[in-house]
Amino acid sequence: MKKEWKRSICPYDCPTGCGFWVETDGIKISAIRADGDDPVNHGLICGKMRHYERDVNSPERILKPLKRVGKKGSGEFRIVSWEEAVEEIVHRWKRIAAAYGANAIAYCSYSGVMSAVQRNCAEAFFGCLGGRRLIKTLCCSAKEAGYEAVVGETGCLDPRELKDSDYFSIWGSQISNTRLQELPGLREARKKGRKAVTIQVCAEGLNSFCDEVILIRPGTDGALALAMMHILSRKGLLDMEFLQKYTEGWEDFARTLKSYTPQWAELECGVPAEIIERLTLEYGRAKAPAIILGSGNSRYRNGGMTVRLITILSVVTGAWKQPGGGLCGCSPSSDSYINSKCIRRPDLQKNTETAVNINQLGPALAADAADKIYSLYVCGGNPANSVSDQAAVYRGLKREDLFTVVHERWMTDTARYADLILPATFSVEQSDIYTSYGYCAWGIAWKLSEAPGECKSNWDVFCMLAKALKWNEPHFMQTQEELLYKVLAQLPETTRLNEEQKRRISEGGIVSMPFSDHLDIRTDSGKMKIVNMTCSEPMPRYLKLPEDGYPLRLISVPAKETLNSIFVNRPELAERRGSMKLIMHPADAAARGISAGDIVYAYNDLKQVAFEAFISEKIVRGAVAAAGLYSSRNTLNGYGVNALHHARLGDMGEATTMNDNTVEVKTIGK
Ligand SMILES: Nc1nc2c(c(=O)[nH]1)N[C@H]1C(S)=C(S)[C@@H](COP(=O)(O)OP(=O)(O)OC[C@H]3O[C@@H](n4cnc5c(=O)[nH]c(N)nc54)[C@H](O)[C@@H]3O)O[C@H]1N2
Ligand SMILES: Nc1nc2c(c(=O)[nH]1)N[C@H]1C(S)=C(S)[C@@H](COP(=O)(O)OP(=O)(O)OC[C@H]3O[C@@H](n4cnc5c(=O)[nH]c(N)nc54)[C@H](O)[C@@H]3O)O[C@H]1N2
Ligand SMILES: [Mo]
Repeated sequence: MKKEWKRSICPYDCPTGCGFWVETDGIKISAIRADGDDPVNHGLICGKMRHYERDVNSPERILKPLKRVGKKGSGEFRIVSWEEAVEEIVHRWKRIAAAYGANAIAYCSYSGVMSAVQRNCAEAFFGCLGGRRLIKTLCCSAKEAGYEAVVGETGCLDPRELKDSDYFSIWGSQISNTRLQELPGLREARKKGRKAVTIQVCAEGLNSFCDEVILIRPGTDGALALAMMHILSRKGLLDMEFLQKYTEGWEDFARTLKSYTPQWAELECGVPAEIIERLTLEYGRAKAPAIILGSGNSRYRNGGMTVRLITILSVVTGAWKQPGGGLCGCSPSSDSYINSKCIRRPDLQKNTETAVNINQLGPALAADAADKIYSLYVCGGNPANSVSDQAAVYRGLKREDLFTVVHERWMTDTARYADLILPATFSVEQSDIYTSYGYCAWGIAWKLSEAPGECKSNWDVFCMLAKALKWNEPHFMQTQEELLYKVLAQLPETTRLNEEQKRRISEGGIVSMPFSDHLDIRTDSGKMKIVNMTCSEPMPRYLKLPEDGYPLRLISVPAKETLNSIFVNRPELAERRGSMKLIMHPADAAARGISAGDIVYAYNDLKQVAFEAFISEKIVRGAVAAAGLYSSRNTLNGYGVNALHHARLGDMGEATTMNDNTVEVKTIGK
């Protein structure tokens, strides 16, 4: 059949949502090509997606339903028909619901696919079943909550607005791995003499994109932000007119700033007072400074407060009124261009009583509590690799009385423990809508190839299950295309398309939406809330992290070659990334007799995890960083970094605290 190039969109969890071209004969895709016309990436495509076709056509894909025959986790399965698989699920769920209530059936669906229908449909299905609700806060909910506590649903800077910024502060984001699309603009700005500073715990790989790297102790950014506001106030660099007009609570907060001197902050965050002073003057004298905020510094027990303080810092010099000035990286809602309610269907939710927070899935599965979970359905997630307290996740998955169904494309660590594995599709095998959560853009990716073997989409499986359960809820009688058109028919007022954009949407690909009006403050009072009475801590202040028992603070940093646990199957990417590394400061390594390339154990009261030591000056002393997620077959002792993370929640947004753990490290030599 003739091959053609058609537009598509990256389905993965990155801020961009890149458009690209796909070569297809209608049955199978054969190549990917960057799209110079894409309004967001202008033809840039990351090294991971450049050969997406290798994943879609991989011989490692699961093509048929599989039923466990060996012990849990042994990886021994036999092929079964869809009818047999569905019958077994329905039979087991009916028994569990009769004995313990449908609440004993939990699900885990996260960021495997970012599209409107496939990502959100599990919520409607399990809502209708009355299963345990899932609180999906594994990624950036503290950042969202902290930002919204100050400015509500006000839209932040679209990265394309950064062309007008005259100073860049890249704060807690490993942009060269996770925000590739922002790099050309940054390079251009620096050529014009505009400065870029990055504030990181670990800046490995970041140097060439910034003029200055500031290393900070984990979880202490709030102290830095407060000291900066102390200096801005002392030096008269605040925009009082702006503060009066657009904010509330400023005077009360300003009175607290006196004690947050740079000398005090140096003791907390390790950044020398004179550097804080200079950094603040640069920031305060810029007309349109932009803070590009990642999620790194929000994944702590004080993460929501840290983001509130950085958001306030972005406001106080009046930067928000300048083109290019303000805060980038905090979209209040990834959903603003479409209305996903008709897919999530909160009105069908039967269980309003109990929920499980995804960050605490491990303890919830492992616990012998009164409200024990007896079945887990996983789709679009890999909790055995991505969720804190990995040992507890495995303990749970090993339970003989837990009926586990995993809808997947590969034999992931989670799938290996399943009782039933159902084969899943890739994005190009169905049509769906994608909304970018970092840019003002959204689009449609139409079906470009046939699902191989017996692979089915998330939605199609839920429809089969609904039918087998004899539900007469009409929602589950719709096709995926019908749902897609329903979303298009219910676009919010603000999502107006011109004729050219309508054409682009009908062909597939991304369309650009107008940038937000950053001074249209979307809070109940119409003003930014410096003090927010609805927060458990209305007055912003520095929340010091508790001491945790071990001397080194452990953080996670993203790997360039993988995206969470996605791409770990691609041989060339896995090879380029190499073994599981722990990045350590030379002084911390020397104090423990550790040399580069040593096999080391990082341990705490949860577990002991083996890494290869990677010694670098680009990490703050007293912290260690684990780069990327690994499947167990590529770990050194069966466990990944999540085995060292406590399943605790942050101060806001019921969020992950994955960067907020401590360890000791010892070497066992080469
Ligand atoms: N290649 C690649 N791209 C990805 C991903 C991936 O795994 N690989 N993941 C995707 C996903 S799901 C997400 S959510 C985004 C995440 O993207 P961003 O939200 O932009 O965050 P990261 O780039 O992960 O930021 C991690 C950085 O936080 C810093 N950090 C950690 N703790 C602190 C702290 O207390 N203070 C300061 N100042 N810095 C701190 C670390 O030094 C590290 O550089 O990226 C997406 N893109
Ligand atoms: N230690 C540590 N832990 C982390 C992170 C970290 O940096 N360090 N990052 C955190 C972040 S930011 C995030 S967002 C989470 C991600 O957490 P998860 O979403 O649980 O992790 P992923 O690795 O993205 O796994 C997604 C799985 O979905 C599958 N999948 C993809 N598309 C489909 C589909 O259409 N249908 C079905 N049924 N399956 C599909 C993929 O094959 C993959 O196995 O992890 C978090 N965990
Ligand atoms: Mo994420």
